[in-house]
Amino acid sequence: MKKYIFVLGWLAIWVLGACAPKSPTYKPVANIVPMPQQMDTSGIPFLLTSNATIYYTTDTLRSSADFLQRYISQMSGISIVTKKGVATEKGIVLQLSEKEDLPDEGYHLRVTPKRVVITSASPAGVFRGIQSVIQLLPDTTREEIWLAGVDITDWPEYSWRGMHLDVCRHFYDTAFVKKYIDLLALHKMNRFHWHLTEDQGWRIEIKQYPKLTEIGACRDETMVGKNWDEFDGEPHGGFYTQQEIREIVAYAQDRFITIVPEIEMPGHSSAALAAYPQLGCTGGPYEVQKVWGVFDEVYCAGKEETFTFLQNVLDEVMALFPSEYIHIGGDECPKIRWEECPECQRRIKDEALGNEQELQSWFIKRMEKYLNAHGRKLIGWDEILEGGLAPEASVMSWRGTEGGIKAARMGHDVVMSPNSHCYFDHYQGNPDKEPLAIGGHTTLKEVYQYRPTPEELDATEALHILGAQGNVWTEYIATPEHLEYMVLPRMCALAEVVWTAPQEPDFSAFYNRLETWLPKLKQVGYSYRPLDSEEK
Ligand code: TNX
Repeated sequence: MKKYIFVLGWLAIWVLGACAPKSPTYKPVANIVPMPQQMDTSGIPFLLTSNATIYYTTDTLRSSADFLQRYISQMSGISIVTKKGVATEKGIVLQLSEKEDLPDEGYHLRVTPKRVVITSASPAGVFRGIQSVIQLLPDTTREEIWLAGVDITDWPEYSWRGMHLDVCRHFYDTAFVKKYIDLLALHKMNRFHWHLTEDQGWRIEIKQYPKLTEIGACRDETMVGKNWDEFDGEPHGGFYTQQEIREIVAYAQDRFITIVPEIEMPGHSSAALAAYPQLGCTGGPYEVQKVWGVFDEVYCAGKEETFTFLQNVLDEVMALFPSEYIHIGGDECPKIRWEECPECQRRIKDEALGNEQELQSWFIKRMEKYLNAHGRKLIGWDEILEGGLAPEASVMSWRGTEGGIKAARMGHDVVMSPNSHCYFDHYQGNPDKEPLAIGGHTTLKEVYQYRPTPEELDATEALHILGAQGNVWTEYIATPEHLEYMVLPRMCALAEVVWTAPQEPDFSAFYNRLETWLPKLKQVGYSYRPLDSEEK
């Protein structure tokens, strides 16, 4: 009997010993960007090895499970399996729960020695939670990974957390556009504003108007640096087929990112006019522009043909992009041609308009009616306020914040994108030491300190501020590496501004978190401007 008890005792010690949590071989840190709303880091870490499984409870979470699996393998070299169903073994659990009452895209993430559990009321929320798990991974490959023992309750402050990309001044191929969308996803951004048409290139295939891409997608050469009379002699072109666009839209949908396409009108339209000169006031000829700037040649607002053309283009755009919002540009439209054009002048008379500003407003209102009749909403740059804002339009405020403030006071929705804080084509350090940029000067710290809701607004007006967006105009950005350099790490700061919106922004704490996060971005293939300790 005694011997029996002795053997049992040893057995018990052995079993308990094997089950006792192993201690971490390194101290995992929980440096997440954007910073979660609530986070307790005092828990015990989870050991992730190739024995772990990602469990997802419904089919709607399957692509998210695969997404996480790919990142774990890419970042740490560990391959784990995904499985539909309730967790039976050690693993990561993705689950939906109707009990969750967090704002849209909110989620809970709990890491314990046995499980990593992400719970949300929606698949989008689970996906946002996955980004936090990815940020807990180390920046080098390892055989075992310790995920910090966090308990997170998180949700976004703003519903529009956007990044823009100008693919017209310089074309970026589909592989890069997807990489850019992934970068947004990693930072819990949810809007990709795709600037598809410009003076210097038309980048979207339109079946009814093949010349838009046959002629409008390529310019003969490009000005060199800031010399308006020196050219590189190299043609520059590129466009996306409708098939490619469908693929990219689906790619973004899998990441719970809405693509907002922009089709510029009435200005910034030289490339379209080069293809279809009858749409301009003078009838042309026009050329796809080789220099940067604002051009006098714009769509004729008098001819009916202009509207037939734009509506047909928008029909194809709406068929490709499910986004509720369609961006129609509206910025920087000189009125000189309209002043001299008999058809535009007749339109002003027939519609009892006061001047060319009101003609622009009439133009935008007409396009808004068309979009609304198709169940979509119009958004445009803040110039659409001039001459009277279309009744349902939303405004993207870029020339500072005044346009946004005015629109919000009038009861219109607003996305803030002021060139004082959100222009990532501007210099981010001393221009003498930085690659050539368009101008401006916006440091990482300035972006971090930006607050999208202007203090001037009262609580009701403030509800119209949907969020903010970073704009990346590419006149002086010709390669993916340079583009990433301009965007990172300023986009990380903006992501925190729109997701966390900390009450008292602590730049140095943010900077410290970036020190952990940026090498991880490098591990998955992004380049960035190194942190500058003098800015801390
Ligand atoms: C203004 S922002 C523009 C763009 C330029 C940008 C350069 C806006 C609506 N229009 O066409 O690329 O400045 O920063």
